[in-house]
Amino acid sequence: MKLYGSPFSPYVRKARVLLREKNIACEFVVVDAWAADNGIAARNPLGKVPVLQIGPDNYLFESALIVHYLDSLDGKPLQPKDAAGYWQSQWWQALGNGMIDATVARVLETRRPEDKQMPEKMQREEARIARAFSSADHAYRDGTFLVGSMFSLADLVLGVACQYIDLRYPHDWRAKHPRLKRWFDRIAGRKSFEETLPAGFVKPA
Ligand SMILES: N[C@@H](CCC(=O)N[C@@H](CS)C(=O)NCC(=O)O)C(=O)O
Repeated sequence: MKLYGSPFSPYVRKARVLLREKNIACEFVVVDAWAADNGIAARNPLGKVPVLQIGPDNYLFESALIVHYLDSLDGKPLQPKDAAGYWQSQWWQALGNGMIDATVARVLETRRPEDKQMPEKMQREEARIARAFSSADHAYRDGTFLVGSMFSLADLVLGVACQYIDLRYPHDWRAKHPRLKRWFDRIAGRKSFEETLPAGFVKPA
């Protein structure tokens, strides 16, 4: 198996953390997601990373699908077994994925020429992220993990989202949400997170 992507992409990182969690061997092929000649469009018509090669001419794209696929490989899915827990985990994943999308949208806006940037677009994404943090804080029940008593895709996706926010939209969400900070510190301390940190990233205290 080969995973194509950038070490900075949060979509790619979800797959990388999951591969480490499950000790699944997979070659990581680093590509610049924005380079025109990166060869990704031949593997994913949408031209985005991550792309997971699962056969000689067989590629999966869309991070949620790749995560779903990888999670199914070892017969030990990182999903709560009971229906209520399963759907709670899906809720957390939807929240985390939305936070990632909002942060990426904000970052892309900041990279446009200054005279073309739309402050209202950035504020809209920032408000989305702030609401998501509040909602997470409200839903979190103070456990070691977000759902039940095991590390699940809920922790993985929200953890990657929070760390991507620290990387690309650093602001003090911890001061407003100290309980979430305590949960996040445990998740970010896992080997799978530590070993997939983008180079040069310094974790905030
Ligand atoms: N919904 C996609 C989003 C993937 C995505 O936007 N990847 C970015 C890198 S962070 C990319 O490849 N962008 C290149 C482009 O839009 O041309 C997923 O979850 O995989």
